[in-house]
Parts: sequence; C-alpha cells; structure tokens
Amino acid sequence: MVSEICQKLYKRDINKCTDEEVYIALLHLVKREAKKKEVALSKEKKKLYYISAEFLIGRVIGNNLINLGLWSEVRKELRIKGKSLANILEREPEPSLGNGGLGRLAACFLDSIATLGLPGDGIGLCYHEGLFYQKFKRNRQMEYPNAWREKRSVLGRSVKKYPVSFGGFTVNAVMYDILITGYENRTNRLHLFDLDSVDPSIIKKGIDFDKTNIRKNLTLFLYPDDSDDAGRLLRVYQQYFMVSAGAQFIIDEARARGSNLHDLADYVAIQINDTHPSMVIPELIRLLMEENDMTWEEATKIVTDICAYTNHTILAEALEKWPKSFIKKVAPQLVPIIERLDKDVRKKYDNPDLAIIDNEKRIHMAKMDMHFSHSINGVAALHTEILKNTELHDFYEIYPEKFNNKTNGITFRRWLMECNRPLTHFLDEVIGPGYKKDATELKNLMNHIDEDRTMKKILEIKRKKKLELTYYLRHAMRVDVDPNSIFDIQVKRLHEYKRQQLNCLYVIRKYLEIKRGKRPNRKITVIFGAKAAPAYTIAKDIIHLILCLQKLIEKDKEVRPYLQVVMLENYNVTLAERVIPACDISEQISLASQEASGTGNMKFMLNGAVTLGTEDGANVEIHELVGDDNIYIFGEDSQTVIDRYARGDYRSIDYYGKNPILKECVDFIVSKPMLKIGDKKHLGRLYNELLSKDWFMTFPDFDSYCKTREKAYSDYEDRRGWAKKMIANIANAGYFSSDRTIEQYNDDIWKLEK
Ligand code: 26Q
Repeated sequence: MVSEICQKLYKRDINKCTDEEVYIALLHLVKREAKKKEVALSKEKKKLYYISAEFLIGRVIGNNLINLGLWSEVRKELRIKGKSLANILEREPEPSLGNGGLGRLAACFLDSIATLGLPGDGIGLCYHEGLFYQKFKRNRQMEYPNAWREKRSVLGRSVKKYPVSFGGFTVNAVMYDILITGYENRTNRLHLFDLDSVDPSIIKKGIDFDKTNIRKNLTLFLYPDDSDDAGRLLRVYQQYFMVSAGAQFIIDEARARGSNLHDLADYVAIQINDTHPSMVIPELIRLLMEENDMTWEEATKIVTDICAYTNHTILAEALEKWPKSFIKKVAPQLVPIIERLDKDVRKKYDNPDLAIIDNEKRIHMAKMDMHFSHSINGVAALHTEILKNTELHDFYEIYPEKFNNKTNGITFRRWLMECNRPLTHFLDEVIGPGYKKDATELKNLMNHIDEDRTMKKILEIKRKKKLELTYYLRHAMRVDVDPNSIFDIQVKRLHEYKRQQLNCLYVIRKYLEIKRGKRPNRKITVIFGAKAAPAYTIAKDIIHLILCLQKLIEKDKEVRPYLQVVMLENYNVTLAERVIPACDISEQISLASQEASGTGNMKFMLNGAVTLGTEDGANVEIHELVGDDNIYIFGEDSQTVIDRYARGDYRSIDYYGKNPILKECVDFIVSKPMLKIGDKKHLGRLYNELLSKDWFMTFPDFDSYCKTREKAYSDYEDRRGWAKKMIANIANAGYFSSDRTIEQYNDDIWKLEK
C-alpha cells in the first residue's frame, strides 16, 4: 500500500526511500483512505459545529492508521521493507494548537463524534505557530516559536474563502481542513481559518512579535495563556475572525443542505467551547438580520435554539470580559447587536448582575452565552454543582432548565490503543475487543482481578512501559532514571491552583528526611512536566524551584540513590503518550473546587496508575467508581475551601507558625544550598508569596498530603495488592470514554441523527 505511493511519488522502491519520504507517503495514504469515508453533505440534515479557539490534536497519522484499521497492515508492510513504523511516525511535527485540557478535550470530542457516526465538524483557527516550544536554560523556562506547518502536513487546502470585516478594513479568511477519522466509522472535518498575509518574519526574539499589525500577526500564534491575558486586543481580533468566517460557513452549508434559514435550528447545532467563540451569537444574529431580512425576535430565538455553552473554569480571571471599546474597534457592527441583547435582558430582569454590559462598559461573554443559549454545561459533576450553587447561581435561578452536567472524557483510541499497545492486546485477550466500541465492557476485567496471571501481566505491562520511558529519557533527554523506582508523576499546565508547589514541598520534606538517615524502601522518581504562561511570574518561579530541586538532588550522593526529580522539557501530547502509560502514581492535587474536571487524571487511570488526589473535579467521580481502596484521597473538601474563601480569613502564616516541619520545608526554598543553585529573586518571590498569601491553600493540606503519599508508597510494596488497585482502575475507566460524553451531549443537547 505504502510501497505503491512511494513508487508513484518518487519512482523508487520504498526501501530506497528515506524515512522522511515514507512519512510523506503515509500522509498521502491516510488522506486518501480517510476521504473515502466522508459522507456527502446532501445526505445530512442536522449537523453539529464544535467551535473552539483550540484543538490540541497532537500527531495525527498513527491515530488515523488505527481508526482506518490500517495500523497492522502498514506496520507489516514497512517491516518487510526494512522500515520501522514507529521511527517514521516520529517524523511528524506535533500540531500543538491548544494550551491544555480545553484544547485536548476538543480533539478527543472530534474523534468520538466521528466514531459514533455523527455529523459534526470542528471550527477553529489555523495558527502558524502552535503553543511555544519550551527549553530550560539556567533553570528557567525559555520560550521559542513552534512551527508545525513547515513541511507537508495534515492540512489540506480548501477552496473556501470568506470576507471578514474589521473596523476599517476587511480581510479574507481562508479555510484549511484536517480530516477527522472515526474509529471504524465515518470521516468528519476540522475547519481551520487562516489569513494569507500573515508573516512569520515579524517574529523577534523568542516568541515576541509586533502586536499591532493585524494583517501580519492575526493567526501567527496561539495565545500561550491559560487564564491570564496579555495582548488582549489581538485576541479579540482572532476571536471575531474565527466566528465571523465560521458563521458564514455554517449558513452556507445549512443552505446547501436545504435550509431556508427560518428553520436553521433544524439544521444546525453549535457548541461554544468556553467563551472564546462567544461572539458567534451576535454575529449569527447580525447575519440573519442584515443579509437575510429576519426580524430581531426571530433571529435571537433561532440563535438561542442553536447555541449551547460549555463552561470550563470557575477562576474569575478566566471569565472573559471585553471592554466595549475593544469590540467597537474590532467589530463595530456587533456593538448595536450586543447593546440590544443587553437591553432585552435588562428589560426582563432587575438584577444588574444578570446584565451583559456592566457599568464599566465591559461585555461579559459568559453572561451573553447564558442568556442566548439553550444549554449551559459544566464538565464534571462537582464543577456543575459549584456553578449552580455558587459561581453562576443567579443564572441557575432564572434558567434552571438550561443547566446540565457533561463529565469530560478521553478518546480510548489515542490514550489506550495508540499509546499502550501491550495493555490493549492484553485486554483484547482477556475480555475481548468489544470495549473499543463500548467502553463499559472494561468492567468485565473485574471478573479476573483475583487471577494470578492477570495480576502478573498487569505488572509486566507497567514494567515494560516504564522501561520504554527510561530508554526514551536516556536517549532523547539525556536523563537516567531507575525503572525499579516508583514513578510518581504530575504532568499538566503550570498553575498555582494545580499546586505543583505542594508536590515540591513534599520533595523537600523527603530530601530532608533522607539527609537525616530516614531512607525510603524504594527509590522514588518524581516526574514533572509543565509549561507556564510566559507572563505568569509565579508559575515560572515554581518551574525554577522544580529545576533547582532536580539539580540539588542530582548532585547529592546521599540522597540520589533514594530520590530523583525529573522536569521534562516541552511537555506536549506526544510526550504525554510516552509518560502516562509508565506512571505508578498520578498526582491530581489541585485545591478542591478549583479544577473544573481534569482529563489527565482519566488518562492515567485508564493506563493503570493509581490516583493521589483531592476531592476535586472528576477525581470525585473516579473515587466513587473505584472505591476508597483504590485511590488515595487527601485534603480539605471543596465546601470547606469555598467557605473559607467566602470568609476571607485564611492566613498561611498561622499554619507556618504552628507546624515546624512545614516551616522547615518552606524555609528550605530560600536556604543556602538552594540559593547556591538558584536565583534569589525567583526563590525569594515564591517564598514570600507562600508566606504572605498562599492563595491556593497548600499549607492546610500539607500534612494530610504527606501522610497519604507515604501510605501509597508503602502499599506499593505489596505488589499483588497494588496490581489489584491497578486492575480496578483500568476496569472502571470505561465511564471516562469521550464516546460516553458525546452520547450525552447528543442525547441532551444536539439531537443529531446517527
Ligand atoms: C482567556 C483569555 C485570554 C487569553 C486566554 C484565555 C484562556 C485560554 C485557555 C483561558 C482558558 C484556557 C484554557 C482553559 C482550560 O484548559 N481549562 C480546562 O478545561 C479542561 C476541559 O474541560 C478541564 O478538564 C480542566 O479542569 C480545565 O482547567
């Protein structure tokens, strides 16, 4: 199959081709085969558009080979020709078109939508540079551009173009498509809009660039912000560009399927992924009125019937509020529409907190979404309850029927079949392959939990994946780790609420204990991977702390045999696929109430790691599913935290003063040995932050965290007992398949025909 394509492209036999050439041939192959599974537009009626500023799809070729059922065949063909599929897949640059959870969720959803045979496409932006490339220099994070479109890529060119009018000038949005294959099912598309005039030569040092020249910079970069906002005006330009082109495309396609627009809600469902695409609401109203002569009442009713909004965070600073002056500059045509929406709301409700435009003339995107969508959902049971009872309570009171929960999920094609083939084979053998289409069948693994062979195999598979990671770290990152040690892993964006700093405090405690002669039974390898938003100072200080601890311990002959810290450079989807299957203990230690869901927690569980976590986000549901014996829960619960925030009486210094062990660990951050390696400015700032604020309350949870972590380590030594915990986690992970999540979105919100 690949051989023929090589012959055609290069007029040479495949074994005379370079890996790079074979990679291009594979791209051709998956595009050709994926196209065959597209469904003609004329055959559908209602169609979903998932609009998102981020689609963190990761590498796509391997995933497509699996979904198209070609993996084994292609691997065999290449092997016969002396080529390694794994090596060739390594050629693919990763499209990192997202920051973290929200973007990766969008990618998992597209996979599940196609896998379930539903008509649903993604709409987003075709950034030239994905999330920045991270390097460490002098124990600090440095950021570099991360181009992924240099070589031939998965992008196909589409002939579609749409004009987008900004205040004072008009540009043409060009649509590029990526084919999204379903597992043994249809192919859908991800439509990404770009601007031809964008010019990468305006990139200066690192990821600096001229923020003012919109024609040159519009789609140049993905915003590397995970909740704090810089260069905000450009972000509004990006958002309007995405939704204006997207709305025109959606209307075009609906017309092509036979809609007369008065019946648009029978043809279209739009899911708004957080507030980043919220301007699609006024833009659609505008298009229906201006270009299609609809009345205000009809247009707003139709748009409300079409749109549904997902909230991914309760952090107030992440809820977008744009000054009206921004919208006036970027899209003046939206201002009268948004003002009228606001007027309608004010007419109906007295409460000023419900208004869209506040008295500082800021437009609250989430409020517009909630009034003018028919569905509002949170992403885990606890998160949705907090939205209803606290954060969005006023809206819950007026629209109780709109609120619903959709607990996140992950695609098992990538997070099991692709990244953990030994486990996939073992499951095929023990419970049969049915779980690939119906993840609830994983439960059947529980029937084998007491079998010696199952326990032995599960431990063997984990060992194999740990050895693979060990090998990779040695060769790709020049780090030596001990595969016999416990791999204790925290990989996710760096944010104070996720509390990588709490993990560090434990490491310091352990370090000091070992120094005093209290050695652990078994070596512990603490692995971190995290990017910090470039402007997020404290997050960067925490990276500095982790890197300094890594160096300190590396150099310490007494401690080194028992403890190691590894900070992975440039953590991304590709690296996640190597790290997650090798994990023993999954750190999910956010301050209760702060992590909306988490999805890494689900990936680890599915790959047989045991969670050490707080009762936060989807951890709560993991806990319910596996039971007390198969998870390590610590810390204060969300209500305690919410109440304490409401009282505003948390003083970290009180805990510091009363707990000598904690004090010693915190003081160690600015101790002599640390300052020898690290920078006083960074470490001092972090130290002061913890003592004066500690906004995410690491100190109250410190004791229970350390105690629970120790318990996990000692339980690990009972290898049979631990194997059972691993099995219970894998067997109960079926609930977290994104196929289930998408079924629920479809049943409750989109109502598409299969
Ligand atoms: C906002 C304004 C300006 C610039 C950037 C942003 C911005 C960008 C990205 C705000 C938020 C994000 C990303 C948020 C995110 O990833 N949230 C995560 O969503 C996951 C999927 O639902 C959840 O599992 C995580 O708990 C949640 O943190």
